[in-house]
Amino acid sequence: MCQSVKSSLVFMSLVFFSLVSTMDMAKSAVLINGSFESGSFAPNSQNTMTLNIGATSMTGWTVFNDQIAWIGTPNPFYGLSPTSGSRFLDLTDYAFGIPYGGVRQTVSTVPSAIYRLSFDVGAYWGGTSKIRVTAGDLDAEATATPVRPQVHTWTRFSSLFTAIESNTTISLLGIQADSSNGFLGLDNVVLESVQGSAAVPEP
Ligand SMILES: [Ca+2]
Repeated sequence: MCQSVKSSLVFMSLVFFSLVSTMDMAKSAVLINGSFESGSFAPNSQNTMTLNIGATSMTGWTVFNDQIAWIGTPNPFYGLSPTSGSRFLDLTDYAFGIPYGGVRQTVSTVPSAIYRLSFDVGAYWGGTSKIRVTAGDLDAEATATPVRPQVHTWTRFSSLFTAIESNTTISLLGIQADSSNGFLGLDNVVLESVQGSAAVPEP
């Protein structure tokens, strides 16, 4: 094999591997602080912090639509506890009835790549909680309904979505709280890459 062919092959290999590693990195959308553990938590006497619309106290997340409660452990709320770590959200804050709050975070994605988004929705004794989730081509309702005699229930939601743009906003908005206690829990948001964009065309 002549030197120039060998050099070309080496060069093409380098290009190929660098492309592959770039694609892998881009594909791995990174959602941070999905368990709401980090940030500037400044709780009241109930180990709870109210976050207003636009608040960015929780690392990576922005609050929208209405106030929410960021709750620590322990707390005085009848056994409410997180599914991951020591903190979780109540998208009703301290108020009963609509509107409810939401949180959103924008992550880098590869258009046409497929991702899996999962999180826990919390409900208390009084009925079904609902969170509207949007991300890429996903627009769905995630629900939790307590099964008596259990009073505090977390239900895992998981769905695939396809990214449309190079940035995707993961949006989780409370749309229904359980009827008697005004609780609408959220914790443990996880985003995973499932597969890359369309197959690399044959040369
Ligand atoms: Ca948590």
